[in-house]
Amino acid sequence: MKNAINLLGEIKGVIFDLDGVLVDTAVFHFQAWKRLAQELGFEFTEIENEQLKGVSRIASLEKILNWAGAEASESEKKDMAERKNSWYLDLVLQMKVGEVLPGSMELLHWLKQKGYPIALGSASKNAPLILEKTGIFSFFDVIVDGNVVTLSKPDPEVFLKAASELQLLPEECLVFEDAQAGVDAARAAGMKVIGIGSGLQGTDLSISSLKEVLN
Ligand code: B16
Ligand code: MG
Repeated sequence: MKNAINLLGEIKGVIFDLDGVLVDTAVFHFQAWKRLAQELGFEFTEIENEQLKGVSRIASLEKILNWAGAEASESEKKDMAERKNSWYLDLVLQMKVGEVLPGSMELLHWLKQKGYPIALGSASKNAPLILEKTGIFSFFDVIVDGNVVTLSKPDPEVFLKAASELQLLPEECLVFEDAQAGVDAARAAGMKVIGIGSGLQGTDLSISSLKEVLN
């Protein structure tokens, strides 16, 4: 099995997913979705939350409505998604510079120093705000997020756009992802992928955190 540094040696650019890879915003998504689910009379647990990782806001809402057996008009859905997002933002706005997952800062510095171009490939529409709040915005040469993609992961669009903006071929890119939908998207894009966390299928390498990359 290859290690992370070997994989990096074969590539020309790195694409990071955001939530679950660089920052721990999944816990904020969980709290906000749980609050909405409670209004719908649905018990939302970590098990359902796991299935929303990497999934866009509106697709996440559709899943919750489905689990709750609830129906909603388009305008009700819009209202629910906006309310969930405002609760989520209340938590994001409290984030501090350096509030990133272990190993993130060291790896970003190392990649910059080695001259690797760095892109973000995230489903989140709040990605720029999160990058600003945590103080890592300036590391990114390219940002492709939920504001510019039309197709959710596992569609490869987000990563193909990132590679194209980095002016690299897909096979020259390495993706860091924590969600199965994201790993599938990276593979569909023809990229190498390092999975963060356990239970991910189809990765080139799986590690438990970014701390393992340089160690
Ligand atoms: P927003 P990622 C994803 O981020 C999250 O994993 C997912 O839970 C969330 O629903 C999605 O972003 C959309 O986020 O509501 O902020 O637009 O993992 O692709 O960085
Ligand atoms: Mg993620």
